Amino acid sequence: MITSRVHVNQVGYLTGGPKGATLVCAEDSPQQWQLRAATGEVLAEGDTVPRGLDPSSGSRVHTVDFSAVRTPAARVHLVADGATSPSFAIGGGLYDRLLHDALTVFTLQRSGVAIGADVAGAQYARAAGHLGMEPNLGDTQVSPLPRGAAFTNHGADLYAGWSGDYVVDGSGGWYDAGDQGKYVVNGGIAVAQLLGLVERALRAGQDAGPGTPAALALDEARWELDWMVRMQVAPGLRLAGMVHHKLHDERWTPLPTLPALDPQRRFVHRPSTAATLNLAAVAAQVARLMAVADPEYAARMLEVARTAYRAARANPVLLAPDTNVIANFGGGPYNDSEVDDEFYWAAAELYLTTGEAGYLADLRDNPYHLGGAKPAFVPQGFDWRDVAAWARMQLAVVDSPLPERDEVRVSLVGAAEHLLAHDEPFGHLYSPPDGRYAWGSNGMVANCAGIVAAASDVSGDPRLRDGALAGIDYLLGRNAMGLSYVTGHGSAYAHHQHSRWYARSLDPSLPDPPPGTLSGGPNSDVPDPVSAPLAGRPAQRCYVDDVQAFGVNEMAVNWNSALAWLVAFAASQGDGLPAA
Ligand code: 9MR
Repeated sequence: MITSRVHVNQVGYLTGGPKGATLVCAEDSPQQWQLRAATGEVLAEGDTVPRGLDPSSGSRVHTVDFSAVRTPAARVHLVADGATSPSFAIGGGLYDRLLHDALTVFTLQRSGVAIGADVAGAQYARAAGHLGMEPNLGDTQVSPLPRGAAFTNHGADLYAGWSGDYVVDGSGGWYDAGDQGKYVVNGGIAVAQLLGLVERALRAGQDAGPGTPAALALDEARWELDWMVRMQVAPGLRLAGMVHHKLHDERWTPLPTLPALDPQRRFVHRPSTAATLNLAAVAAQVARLMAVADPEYAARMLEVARTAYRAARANPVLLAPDTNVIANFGGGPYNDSEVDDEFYWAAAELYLTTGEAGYLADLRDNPYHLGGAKPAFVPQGFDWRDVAAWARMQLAVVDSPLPERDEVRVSLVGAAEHLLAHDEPFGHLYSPPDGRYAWGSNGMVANCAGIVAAASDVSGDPRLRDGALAGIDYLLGRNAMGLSYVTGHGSAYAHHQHSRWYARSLDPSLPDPPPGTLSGGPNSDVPDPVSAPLAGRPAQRCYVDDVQAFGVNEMAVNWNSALAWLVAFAASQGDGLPAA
């Protein structure tokens, strides 16, 4: 496939929003651009801005700014330097379908329940996975990983003698990604973002009734949260109140493997401080959100959160190790050796929900708080491992009597200004200092734009809003690959995200990933055999749309939650024009 040299948001631009595109062009002088209707009629024209060599793409590029065009059009394209862009729309409501699709992806990831044809069509219907029925060997009665099973080949036990002689009902929740593991810390940030989407909708006075995106997000968040609660160690057992870090297969299964056909033994792994604090944070968040609608549930969740937080304080350095050092360990590590940020997040949510002095004191003592030794905001944004930025955002956007709330808000706006100052020629706000894109860079791209979006919510500054909106363009085609990283959205999009059941390229009877699935995206480390030959390429080009390229092209719940939160922000802008 030959992609155009004019990279645009292939879904389109809001009528009153920013409109930027990127032209790959070796010329140093400005080039004429034209916006043309499908008929060829020229709707607008101007000159490009040469930007020279862009290291992230390895190309010489120009930017095109056609924000001044404020006339809706169903199908237009840009022409510059003899090249024509894919077509796109200018209008309102452009993100509504994308939001619905991005959220439906979660329903399709559900474990322990049959997926009916009503969710996303017959090709996505499948049997329930991991409900204690053969050939599955989980997830209703799952044992702790046996002692000795986490031995490295140097004889070290990653779990330091931990095991247990109990069973856990680990059914339900979402499959994390293209694998069928279930990981509390990745579920945690995804739940937080879905609940955050609901909270934002309520703050903005949007309808959150049945059938709305907010209602869908809340259902999905609660589905996962119920599973996270089941991962909490029961009273009376060793490490009671702590939360098992993960539940996954003993060995990796091949592609394709449908959930209901996974024959591997599955185990829960040692509890971790990080997983425990994830549960504390999101259980506290949902308790606040549901306080009026379902006080009994809210009270139960607040108790879960308090118990988890107490347990984490009592076990503050039970760190999840890098289990990838053991070959074919059957699941991802989600290792994290620094949990001050998780403590910050849990204290923040518990404070926002209860207003209690103890949580406030913990929050203020945390090195990630204002004036502390560790920065809450970094150029990479945030992800499942580094959650301080998310915690700070919550402190800024959720109503509370926090005395330093103004300073918190100023810090968020300052972080947004820093992200905007990178001024990447592809309009995205992710700009890692070493220039190397991380595993799941597309999630980072979405979260960086999310920070700016949240800042625009607190400050009302239209420049921040426009920066956040422009930050979405990259994901939908304004990138060096000229590809929309969201299945089903745009004219050229990723089809082959790594998944054990959306593996059509391996088995034609299986479907492609569902519409709304975000690919993890370029990863400078190219850690899988298919992407490995791309080593050394410019960051944006460390990508291939291949089902086996798990290091650059997987799907995962945390990336889709980042997308959903951001797209909800964009959708809430309507056509982007100031209210009449
Ligand atoms: O998203 C995770 C990324 O930050 C890590 O660098 C990487 C390696 O540890 O793992 C990623 O998470 C994967 C997990 O380990 C297993 N399920 C699929 C996840 C997405 O690729």
